[in-house]
Amino acid sequence: MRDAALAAGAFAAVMFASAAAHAQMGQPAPWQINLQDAATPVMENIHTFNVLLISIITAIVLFVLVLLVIVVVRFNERANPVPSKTSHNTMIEVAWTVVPVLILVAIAIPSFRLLHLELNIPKPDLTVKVTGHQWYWSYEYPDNGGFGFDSYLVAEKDLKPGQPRLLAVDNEVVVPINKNIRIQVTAADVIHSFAVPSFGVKIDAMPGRLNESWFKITREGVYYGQCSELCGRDHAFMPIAVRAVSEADFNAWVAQAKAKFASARDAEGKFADASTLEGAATAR
Ligand SMILES: [Cu+2]
Repeated sequence: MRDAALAAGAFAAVMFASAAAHAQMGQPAPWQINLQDAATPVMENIHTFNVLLISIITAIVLFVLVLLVIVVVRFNERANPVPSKTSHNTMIEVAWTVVPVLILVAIAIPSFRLLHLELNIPKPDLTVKVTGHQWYWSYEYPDNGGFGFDSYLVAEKDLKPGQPRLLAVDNEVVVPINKNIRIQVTAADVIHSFAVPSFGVKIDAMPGRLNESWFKITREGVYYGQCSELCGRDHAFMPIAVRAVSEADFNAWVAQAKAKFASARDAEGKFADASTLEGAATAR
């Protein structure tokens, strides 16, 4: 059992190493088989929990496999022509009840700890309001004067070098690193879901409701996510791009964004800068 657990751990380590070698921060990689790299403490904890679960699952599978092999080899008709008539064994029956309970408790404790970390939002340094639309996201910064903007997919023909296809957007959400960012998520039409894998965040965007989540990004970079609730025709074409920068860069961006996105929404409820709408529409 111990050897099996060690083997499982080694297997998991090899898998992680190979995935990490290919992975580019904040986005999926070809042939990736593991979770995306962690950019927040929550996602680091999800990684740890995932390793624990895979190790336990692998150990159980190997244990059952060993038992099956023993049964097949030792107790087939040729090796064991006169079968035993035993039908009860108190010790084994207690063990196969107690051991699974202990395994479930061992899983439950870190699981609840992780849920607590995800659901208890620390005192926020910055709040960003996220609204899902068919089929784009809009973002507002109530702490910085309440400016906001829409964020549309960049059409394939308009991609700049380094921009990932179907993930890059015209207006990225910019946030500072090492700050507790609270997101308040809602939707204007149907249910969407705001999900960024490397943050460990996935939260439904419901019309008429305000859902909250949080993340604290520890490394600068651009992190991509997608709508994760089937929301209609262009569900696959409303990506999320979050650019994490230093606090100084964030303040500079706010000053410039305030001017750029100054004008209020137009009559259709869209923010002023919907100029790239046409470009996004031709992506399909
Ligand atoms: Cu959606």
